[in-house]
Amino acid sequence: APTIHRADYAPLAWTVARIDLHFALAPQATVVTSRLACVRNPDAAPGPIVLDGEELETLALTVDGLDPAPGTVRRTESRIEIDVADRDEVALEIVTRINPQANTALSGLYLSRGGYFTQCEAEGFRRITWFPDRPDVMARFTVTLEGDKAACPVLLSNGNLVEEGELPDGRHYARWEDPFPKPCYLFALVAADLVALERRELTASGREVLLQVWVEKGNLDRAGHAMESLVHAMRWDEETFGLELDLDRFMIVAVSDFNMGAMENKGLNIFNAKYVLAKPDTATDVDYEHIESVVAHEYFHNWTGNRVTCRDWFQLTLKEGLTVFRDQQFSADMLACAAGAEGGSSARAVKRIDDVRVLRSAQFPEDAGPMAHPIRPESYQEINNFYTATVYEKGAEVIRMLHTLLGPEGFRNGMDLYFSYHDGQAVTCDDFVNAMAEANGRDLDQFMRWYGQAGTPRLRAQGEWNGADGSYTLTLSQSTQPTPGQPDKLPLVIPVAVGLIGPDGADLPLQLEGEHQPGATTRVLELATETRQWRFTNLAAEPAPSLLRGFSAPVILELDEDDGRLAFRMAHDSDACNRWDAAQRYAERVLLQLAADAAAGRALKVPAPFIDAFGKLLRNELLDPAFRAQALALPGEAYLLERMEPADPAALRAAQLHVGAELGRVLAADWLALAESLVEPGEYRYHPADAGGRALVNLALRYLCAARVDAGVALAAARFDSATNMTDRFGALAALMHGAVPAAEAALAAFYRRYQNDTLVLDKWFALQAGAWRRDAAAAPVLAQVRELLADPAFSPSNPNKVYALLGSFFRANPGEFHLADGSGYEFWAEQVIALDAANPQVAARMARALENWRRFTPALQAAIRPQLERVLAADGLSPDVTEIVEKALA
Ligand code: B3K
Ligand code: ZN
Repeated sequence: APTIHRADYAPLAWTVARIDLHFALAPQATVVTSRLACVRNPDAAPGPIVLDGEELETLALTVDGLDPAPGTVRRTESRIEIDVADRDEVALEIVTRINPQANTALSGLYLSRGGYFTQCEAEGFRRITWFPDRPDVMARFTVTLEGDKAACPVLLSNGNLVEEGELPDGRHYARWEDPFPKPCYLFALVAADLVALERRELTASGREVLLQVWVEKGNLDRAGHAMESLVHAMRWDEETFGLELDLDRFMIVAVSDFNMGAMENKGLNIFNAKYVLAKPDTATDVDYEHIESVVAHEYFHNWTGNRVTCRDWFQLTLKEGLTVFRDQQFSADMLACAAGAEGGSSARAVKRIDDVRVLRSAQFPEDAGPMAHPIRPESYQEINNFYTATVYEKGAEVIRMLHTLLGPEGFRNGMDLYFSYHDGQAVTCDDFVNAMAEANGRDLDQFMRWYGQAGTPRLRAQGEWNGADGSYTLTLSQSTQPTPGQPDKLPLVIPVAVGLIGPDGADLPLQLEGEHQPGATTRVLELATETRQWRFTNLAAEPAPSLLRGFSAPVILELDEDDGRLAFRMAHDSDACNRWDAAQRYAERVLLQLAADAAAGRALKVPAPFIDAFGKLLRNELLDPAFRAQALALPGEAYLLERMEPADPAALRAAQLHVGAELGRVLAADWLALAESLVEPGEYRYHPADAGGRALVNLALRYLCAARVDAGVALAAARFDSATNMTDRFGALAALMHGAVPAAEAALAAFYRRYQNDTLVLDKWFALQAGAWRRDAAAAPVLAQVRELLADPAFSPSNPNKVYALLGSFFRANPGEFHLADGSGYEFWAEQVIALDAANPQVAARMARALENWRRFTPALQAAIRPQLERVLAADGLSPDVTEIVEKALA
């Protein structure tokens, strides 16, 4: 596939002002009639009307009602060009026929359980009809849907319902009008047999709006949490940013087959059912949390994405980074609010820690591998490959740094200015940062480098204590390793939140050289050059630095701290995020040391001081349970492999098994006391305070089962049997499985029997087995189980959730089992990627990415991986999606 470059952007000669769509829906032959009002773009060089298309059967095309004059239309498989001289406005009418049933890629119009659904971002609209399919073409849409009334009693599209009625032959129709111009990637339709949970709310300005959550019949009792989340999101955006819902009606629709999480189509958000449906018996606390944040994310896009959209797909982080930041802030506020005045800051930190975990385990590896790209990429082959952790999560970190540098009010002023300039436009990341700069009278030119430079910066810190004058000199330096296509890196603007901890564990007031009195105990230093020094004065004793508090920048902090210092900060750092990080660093050190020992065939021994420091956190009842659950969870495997040189998943797994079991064994009494003391509140409710307790108990069970402590195993089995909600039931099952104890098998079978008709819950059942750890070298590898599960009647390769649950959990979340020394995991990977690609390239490309960082592994593993990468690349008819991933991996 050709490479598209950001530098090549040029506006189109013709855009579209209005589009009137008519759908005659039929499963295998839907006829789409599109009437376009094309207008010449005065800002562009003259040229033909250009339309995109993919897999379309074209039945008719007229220009101003006539067959086009000979020689004025050029058509290929994917492009139509129409010459029109002497006019500034042209009416096109195009009729295409498409086959939703054959659409296994789930991009464009497709069928899911008998209903019609669409997914158009990024380039799915061209699979519906010919159209200039790019986000800088913003048109006003009217849509008429016509379909079988029995099969599709509900007909939805964007905006307002303006007409509906009956038609002959058991058919009916509905007509929708969207008052706001939008790019075609925000178009959506739904025609299906659904029911809605409804609610009427008043907006801040007093307008009544109708909110609907559409689900399959029988799922209405699972729609309430999504509705609550939507109302909370509306209120939050009104209060925080003064942004109100602009439509009379806002709909969320759940669909079972969906490539990603959800989609922010104007007024008609379409969601993976996984991010809508929840009731206590089927959804865990974590599911509830995800639903709240995804509902909010899509809702927030209405302003950051829809009202102001992207000029081109290189600007994707303009809407995604900003919207992720907004949903992170929203979730933190919701948690803090639920926790009340006392627990607010800890609750916020717990959310921040979650976000940092995702960044480190998904984005850092991406930024260090062959797919490394700036949050605003310079080029791509397949845009769907660039909905990445970098564009989303690192993008959100970049927005967060602006928020830190400008302060909440400065940031809000910048947002206001951004909307006042660009409402209704398709713009660039520069436009956003310029608004921030102008509103705050601040030069952000150097800050813009974050948009263009790939790779995770390393922040090196060195402190020097001068006992003679009571001063502490902190030297910060930055550097970024080369990434593909970017050999040289420039210094970035890095906000570093700093605290100094005194010997008694309390924060010291900070006074920089030249200041007359000490100030706050945390302050933000700005490192904008390669290296810089700060001198803190007026200190009575040598402090321990606590750097990058709240994870104030997406960098890797390098600071030499001995074990004693890490244990000290685990016990005292007032910044919860850094306190957690101290525990992570200590655990990382121990795990990587043991992994090296395992690789070298040495005996494994967990240092007693580590267990000690860990035990102190565990017993500290002053700490919020949700925080303790975070601090006591070991760093993730993906993150650790990234830190290991060379990456040796088998050795790391041996270390993880050993450390987990030792922490369980030595601290067994504490874990048991904890699990028994956190009594279950009465009836289940999703509330952060309860959720923290449940998470901590489930973690305790996990350690106890890892150590096969009899009383712990019995407790897990009992909790599994008596659970009244999915969080407890699944937590207990996961613990039993994690320990591979005899009771696990029966529990797993009971779980299956109970939920065999609940497809979303079965995803958990698949994921748990594919992600299992083997404790007994003589046991069959997990690969054998995964192969068997592919044949389970509940599995379906055409359902993305099933693929992610079974194959994604194995390839991406279980490196210790996937990277088998005999290479059989890789053979399986190649076979599955090739098979998936034939039906759904986006899903296949996600699975393909599991091996992109293959050069980091041991030489023996590399030698086994390479032929499988080559095998995939040589497959017949490989999609551009997978081709790009594998080519870049092999480059
Ligand atoms: N904007 C969509 C993602 C579309 C992905 C296309 N491959 C969901 C979101 O970020 O809100
Ligand atoms: Zn988004």
